Amino acid sequence: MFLPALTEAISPLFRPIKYSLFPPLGLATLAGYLPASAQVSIHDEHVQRLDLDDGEVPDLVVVQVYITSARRAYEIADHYRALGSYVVLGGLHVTSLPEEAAQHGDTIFLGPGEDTWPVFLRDWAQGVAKARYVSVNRSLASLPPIRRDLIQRERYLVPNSIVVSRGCPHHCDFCYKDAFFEGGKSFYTQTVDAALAEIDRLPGRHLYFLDDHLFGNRRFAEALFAGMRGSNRLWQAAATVDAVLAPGLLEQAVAAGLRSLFVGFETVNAPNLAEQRKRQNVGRDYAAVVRRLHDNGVMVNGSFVFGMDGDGPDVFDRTVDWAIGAGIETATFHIMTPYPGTALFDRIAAQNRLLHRDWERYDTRQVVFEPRGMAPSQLEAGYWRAYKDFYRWGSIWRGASSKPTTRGRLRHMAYSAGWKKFEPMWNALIRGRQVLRALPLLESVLSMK
Ligand code: B12
Ligand code: SF4
Repeated sequence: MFLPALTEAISPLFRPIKYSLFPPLGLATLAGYLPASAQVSIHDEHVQRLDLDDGEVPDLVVVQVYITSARRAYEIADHYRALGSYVVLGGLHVTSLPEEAAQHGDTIFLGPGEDTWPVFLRDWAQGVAKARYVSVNRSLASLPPIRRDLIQRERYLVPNSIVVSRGCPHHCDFCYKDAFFEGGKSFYTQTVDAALAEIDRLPGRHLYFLDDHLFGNRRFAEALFAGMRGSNRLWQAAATVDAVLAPGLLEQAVAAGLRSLFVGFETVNAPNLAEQRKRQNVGRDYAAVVRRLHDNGVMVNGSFVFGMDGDGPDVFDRTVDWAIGAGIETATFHIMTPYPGTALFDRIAAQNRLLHRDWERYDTRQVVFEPRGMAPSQLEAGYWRAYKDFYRWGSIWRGASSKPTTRGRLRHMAYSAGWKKFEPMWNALIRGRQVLRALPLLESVLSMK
């Protein structure tokens, strides 16, 4: 089973820490369905060099395809097909562009794999596998335990990543979600008992929930947090601004160990929100969102997108200024990127504004469309400047000074600087396969509530 990487992630010179954060959970989930007798291995190119010429010819090769790694994924698929392996492809990009993917695999999968994958395994064992399986029955009810034994834990800073739901209840125009879950439910959860059992299987204290919106189903979230209370866990997750403002829910998450939250603010230009159908953000007081999180001891990773139609060249300074002033600890900036299959892609393509279809460059750091309010070069330069400005020592200090206590200021400095100011240290740890050793450090910063 292969998770191919985009070129940057395998640079011989420098490997950004973000590619050594999380193990390939999707593949480990699919591996759970294989019979106990199967010999299986997972290869994550983000953290290990692939040796395709090692003389092995597997019976079955599984490749997970993201947009930015599609070219590499097809290369691996073609290689094994030529050797005679049966090659299957699935994941987000296959679902967006099945005709493209079908040229490189014996079987392709559209949508999540929990319903189609076990059916395929039976068909394949009987020699009657179909060329295409499309997911329609969405449920996590009979999910087997994830094969975490196939993950090389020491290669990741956050080996305990976990997802207890799929999808999201919202419908933002730029998001992968509606295209991926087309044809069935687009938001569903495990049972609370199954989610708690999966959490129990994870060693240590720290967890990172990769769910798109962990707070998306209030009843589920409340029961989950109640079940986690008293377990001494420390965890991070993602949720929307409206869920943060909802009375009572955040407090329950914090009591269960929440210490840092990824929040999709997306834009400080209000008209952009309507354009992107980001309705859950419309009319919300972003400053109140950050205040509420900080008052509860939760650090904020704010996510922002540049290049929406309402954005002019002033958007970068305004966004960065606001984020620093609000005391946001870490920020993730993106250049708006129309992923194939999304409503945004259809709109931009219909307006003839796509610059090219070179998927490898659809990495949210390069401009792939004609923006309305500035030139592509301005957008790209502004994006890089935003990162530089946000993570300057002076900015980190300014953000930290907004915290009322010395402990709060120290936590802000340690988290923000640790993330972006020590890249050479991360690079050395990754190369020495020692990255997991930094986890206690992350845990101690998170626990400085
Ligand atoms: C964790 C994560 C990362 C991690 C690690 C990825 C990993 N180890 O898998 C890191 C930080 C490295 C990362 C990096 C990037 N990411 Co990312 N990431 C995610 C995130 C938050 C969770 C992925 C996850 O674990 N999901 C849970 C598991 C269970 O689901 P899954 O992996 O999708 O697998 C299921 C199905 O897809 C399917 N399936 C998958 N493969 C196959 C194969 C077969 C044969 C079958 C049957 C089924 C199947 O079955 C699985 C079980 O249901 C997603 C958001 C999301 N909700 O998916 C974004 C997401 C995947 N990332 C995205 C992007 C854009 C990026 C970056 C380009 C961002 C950047 N600017 O750097 C980079 C580059 C990624 C690359 N290598 O090409 C986009 C992808 C868009 C697209 N159309 O491909 C997403 C959707 C975020 C978003 N909302 O836009 N990412
Ligand atoms: S809230 Fe986030 S995950 Fe949900 S549809 Fe919007 S962008 Fe996608």
